[in-house]
Amino acid sequence: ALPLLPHIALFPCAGMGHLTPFLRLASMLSSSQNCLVTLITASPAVSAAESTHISLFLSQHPKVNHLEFQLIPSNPTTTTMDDPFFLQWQSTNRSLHLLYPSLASSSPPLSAIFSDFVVASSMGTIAAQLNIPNYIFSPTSCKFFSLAAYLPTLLSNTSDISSLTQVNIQGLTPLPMTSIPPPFRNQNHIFTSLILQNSRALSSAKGILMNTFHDFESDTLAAINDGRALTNINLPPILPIGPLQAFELKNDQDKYYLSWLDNQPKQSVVYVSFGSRTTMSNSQIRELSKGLETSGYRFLWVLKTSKVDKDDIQEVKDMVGESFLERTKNKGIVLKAWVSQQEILEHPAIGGFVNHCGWNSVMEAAQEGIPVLAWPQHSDQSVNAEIVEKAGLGIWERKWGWGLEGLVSGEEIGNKIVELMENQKVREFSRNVGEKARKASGIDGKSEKVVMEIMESLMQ
Ligand code: BUP
Repeated sequence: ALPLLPHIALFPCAGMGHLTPFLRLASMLSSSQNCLVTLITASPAVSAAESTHISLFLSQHPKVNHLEFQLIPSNPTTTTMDDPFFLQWQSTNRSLHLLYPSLASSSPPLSAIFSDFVVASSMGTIAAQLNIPNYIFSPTSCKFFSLAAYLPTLLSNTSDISSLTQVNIQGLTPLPMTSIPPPFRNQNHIFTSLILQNSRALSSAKGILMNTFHDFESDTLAAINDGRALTNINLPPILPIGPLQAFELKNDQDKYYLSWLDNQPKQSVVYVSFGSRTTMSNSQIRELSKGLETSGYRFLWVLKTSKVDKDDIQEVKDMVGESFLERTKNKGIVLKAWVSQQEILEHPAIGGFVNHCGWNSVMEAAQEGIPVLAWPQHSDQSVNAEIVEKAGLGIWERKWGWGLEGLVSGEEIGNKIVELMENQKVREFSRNVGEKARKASGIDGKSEKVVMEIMESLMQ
């Protein structure tokens, strides 16, 4: 008999940085790998961007099944101070057992689950009940994943990690304490406890999928897969499948910023974005505007003033000032909207990217070979910034610290932007990274081979 096509359930958790790579994976699996895909989403979504992208994706990928499940309303004792995305991860873990009956009755039966790292433990339990493999997708760098996997050991060996100057994970280059997310100093912090809970469940997964590629993180990938790092954790294989490719998503947005880019000289524009979950203080936004202006470069700046897009009500002019907008009207655009970052980074007018180093943005910059000025704000971003710098994809001013610590002056920002745009070595290295990234993700590239091997194993 012919082997059945694999049927894979994909389960992203909250946040566009989690949803985006899963949708890319779903698109790839259902089109080029010819397998059946069920996309599981938790409802209600946190942000408007997530709801919109899920419905647009499904309407344009009719072959993909959708399984939406209702979350148990979250714990009323949580405070509004907690990050809404972390709260959603927590309530997803609490609600996940409700999914079992739908997954058990899937037709055709599921061959595997690909689930987000932040639900690894609860999804692992369900996969075991269904007797199918659970692959974990980790939407960050391999280096940060290593830190997460090591966190239970680190926190049980060291009562107060603040006393450390660096974190040494056997077999890997040390991580300076300044790159460790500050919440990791507190075991009760919601982010830390979610990482701890899920890290402990990694060994029961069949494999760890990552949106990275061999040449970008070769040391870390090799150290883990050759059994030189994290040896006491008994990790399944790390499977680099990146950079995941964007798919075309048609919407009716007026992409006037792309037409504007069409009229700018090659490599003349700085693209500024800090991802979907970062807000800066008003004073830092003002300094950034000064930096952009004094750099003299053209710019396209995507501005955000709240963590969740639905709450973002401030107007651009109130944030950067009308006189700034007037003075720079021929030089740049500031907008508060969801943009098509992929199309921006692909545009020949873009010459540099001022970015927080969210991992998806890093992979997208790598894919296009665009130099990055790394300005990490929180979570995995300082670890990612170091990888960007080491891989030759850009520059990182360590003394700027995390986004919310202190204020970086407009003058410093302006100087760094000039360096980003004028450093020919960085431009050449970045172009090189782009070539390697495209080779990894192209037909017959290393990343595609990894995906094909997984599919073959599921068809046996
Ligand atoms: Br904002 C924005 N358009 O306007 P990251 C983001 N993106 O296409 P984050 C847009 O969202 P985490 C916009 O290209 C990337 O694929 C962007 O993910 C896209 O950062 C994704 O870069 C954002 O990983 O998520 O949002 O901070 O905290 O999970 O890293």
